[in-house]
Amino acid sequence: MVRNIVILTGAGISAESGVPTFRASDGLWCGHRVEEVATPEGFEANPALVQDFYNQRRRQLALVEPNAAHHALAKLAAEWQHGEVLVVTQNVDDLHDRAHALTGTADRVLHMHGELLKARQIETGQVSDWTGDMAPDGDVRPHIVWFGEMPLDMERIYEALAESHLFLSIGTSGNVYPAAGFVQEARRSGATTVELNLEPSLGHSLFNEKILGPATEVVPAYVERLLNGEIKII
Ligand code: BJW
Repeated sequence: MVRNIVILTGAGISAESGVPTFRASDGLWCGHRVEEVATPEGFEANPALVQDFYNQRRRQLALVEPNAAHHALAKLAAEWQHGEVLVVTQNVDDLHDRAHALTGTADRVLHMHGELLKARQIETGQVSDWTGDMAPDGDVRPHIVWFGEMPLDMERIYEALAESHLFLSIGTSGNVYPAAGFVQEARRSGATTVELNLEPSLGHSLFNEKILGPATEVVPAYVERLLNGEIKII
């Protein structure tokens, strides 16, 4: 019997690696207003500020490592025998990629909001790997999906949701669409829906089960139960 799993992750899965989440109580985005740094209009108005913001976050990636939650999902992708596993991350860090590379399952990760380690040619849209800083007056921008822009790989994601039997949402607040609507898509396909989060998300009532706790504890424990056959997926 085929049992496909789709996993949506957000900033909470990387928090214990030392990557800050977005929606802090001061309402600021690492000290900035969201309109300044995460919209095409903000980039047009002040490219130096936006490039500096992403340059700093790109540099920070060299200082952090995948944690037990990233590794647990990479293990699940490698060892799940009953169907497909797809990790759809809203995160622009490369922590899933590094963990999945170790289990040979890097193709099981989609970055719907882009990647810090990629650049996009402003004129042509061509995407390439990028590890250094970007200049404020250059011809590339961060390969990041800002507000008002279309998230990436949407066709593949909705197809996977339509064929999913288990949908896990890990460490995301449910503030940002279309990702916040995936749980409803999964429910429409008859999937069981489970939230793993430090605090309940905005859409918590749409989940069949809620498991509260830090990702590095609750995710490895849940993955072990899945791989041991302790969780029955209808
Ligand atoms: C822990 C933990 C621990 C902490 N362990 N957990 C309705 C439908 C469609 C679109 C819209 C709509 N309504 C409005 C829109 C437009 C807009 C939108 O959603 N606006 C809202 C603010 C209302 N959306 C868009 O513009 C998107 N594009 C779009 O919609 O195109 C058209 C379209 C329509 C229909 C279908 C398809 C397309 C684009 C959105 C792009 C978002 N980009 C950002 C910024 C990227 C740049 C950057 O990184 O700087 O992506 S926004 C920001 O939020 C970032 C994140 O990926 C995203 C989600 O945040 P996340 O991950 O949830 O983080 P936090 O901080 O909010 O939450 C942290 C969570 O972790 C919390 O729950 C904690 O409890 C938990 N946690 N520690 C476990 N240790």
